[in-house]
Amino acid sequence: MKKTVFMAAMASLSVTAVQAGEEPLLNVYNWSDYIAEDTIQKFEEATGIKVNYDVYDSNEVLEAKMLTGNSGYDIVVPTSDFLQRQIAAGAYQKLDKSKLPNLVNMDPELMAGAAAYDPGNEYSVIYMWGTTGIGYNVGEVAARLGEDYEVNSWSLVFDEDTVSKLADCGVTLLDAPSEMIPAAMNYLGLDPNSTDAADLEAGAALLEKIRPYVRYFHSSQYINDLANGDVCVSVGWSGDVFQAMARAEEAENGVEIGYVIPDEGALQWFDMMAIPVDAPHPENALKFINFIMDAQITADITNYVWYANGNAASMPLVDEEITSDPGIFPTEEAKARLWAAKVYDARTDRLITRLWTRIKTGQ
Ligand code: SPD
Repeated sequence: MKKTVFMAAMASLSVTAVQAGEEPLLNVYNWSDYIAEDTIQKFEEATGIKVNYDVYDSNEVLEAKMLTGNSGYDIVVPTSDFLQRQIAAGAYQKLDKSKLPNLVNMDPELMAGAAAYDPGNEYSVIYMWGTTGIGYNVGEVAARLGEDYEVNSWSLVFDEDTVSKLADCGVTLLDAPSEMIPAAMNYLGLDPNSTDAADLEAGAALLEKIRPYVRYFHSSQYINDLANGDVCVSVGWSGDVFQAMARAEEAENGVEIGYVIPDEGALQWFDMMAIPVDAPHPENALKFINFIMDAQITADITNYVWYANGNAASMPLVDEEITSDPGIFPTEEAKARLWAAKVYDARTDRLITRLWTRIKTGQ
C-alpha cells in the first residue's frame, strides 16, 4: 500500500476508535531522561489512564517508526525539523485545540518559532527546547590544556591539536548526523544549514580527521559517563549535560561538569509533542498533552530534567538556579549566535546518512 493511502486508512481507523470510546490506556514514546520522576504517576492518578512509557535517544529511530506506521504510540516527541518532514508524510493528526485549554499557558513567541516547522502549530506543542553544545569535565580539561584554557569554542573538539590532548580522558560525540555534520561545517565558517554537497563533505572530512580521538558516538550514555568521570568531553544536549552535573554533585565524587554554548554558535531545537495519525488512543493523547501544559507539571519537568520549556505560565515555578543559567536559557547575545535546523530533502538526507557511516566506520 502506498504511504499516503496507508496513512489515510490509519486516520479513519483512529476516528473509529474515538467514536467507539477509548480504553483507559496511553502509549507514550519520549526521549530518555526527559520527564520528572512523578509526572506519569500524577497523570495516571488524575485521569485513571494507564500509561505505557517507552524511550529513545535518536530522531532517526523515531522517524523510522513514524514513517512505517502502526507504531502503537499515542504520543511521540520528534524534534521540530524531523517533525516537519513527518507531517509532510502524513504521519500525524491535527490537534483538536478545543480539548487543549492549557494552550493559553504557552509562550506565544516560542510557539511562533516552532510554527516555522508546523505552520499554525496545528499538529504539535512544544515539550522542551534546548541547544547542542559541549559538556566537559572542568578538572580533566584543565589538567590537559592548562588552568588558563577557557572552554568557549568548538575548537575543543574540532581542532585536532586540542582534541588529541583529550583523547585519553574520553571524548564523545552525539550519534546525530544532522547535528554533528552542521556543527563541523559551522566551525569551518560554512553555513550549518547549507545543503551543498561540497559543504557537507567538508564538515564530514573534519569529523573524519578528529575521529581517532573520539571514544564513542552515542546520544545518552554520556550523561552517566560524564557524571562518573569516565569521559571528559561530550558534544551533548543542554539539559542532559546539566543532569550529568547534578548527578556528579549528588554522588559527591569530585567531578565538576561545565556546559558551554560555544562562541561560534550552536543549534537550537524544539522537541514537540505530537499524536501519530494511527494512534490507538487519540483522545487520551490530547488529555496527556493538556496535562503536560499545566504550569506546575511543566515546571516540575524542567526542574527535574534541566531543559528549558515553552510554557510561559510555568516560569515563575521554575527554580531560579535554572532560569538564571545561560547554558539553559541563553543570553540575548548567545541567542543571536544560535541557528535553527532546516528540514533536509531526500537527496541531502541520503548524503548525510552515507557520510555518517563513513565517519563512524571509516568506510
Ligand atoms: N534526554 C533528552 C534529550 C532530548 C534531546 N532532544 C533532541 C534534540 C535534537 N536536536
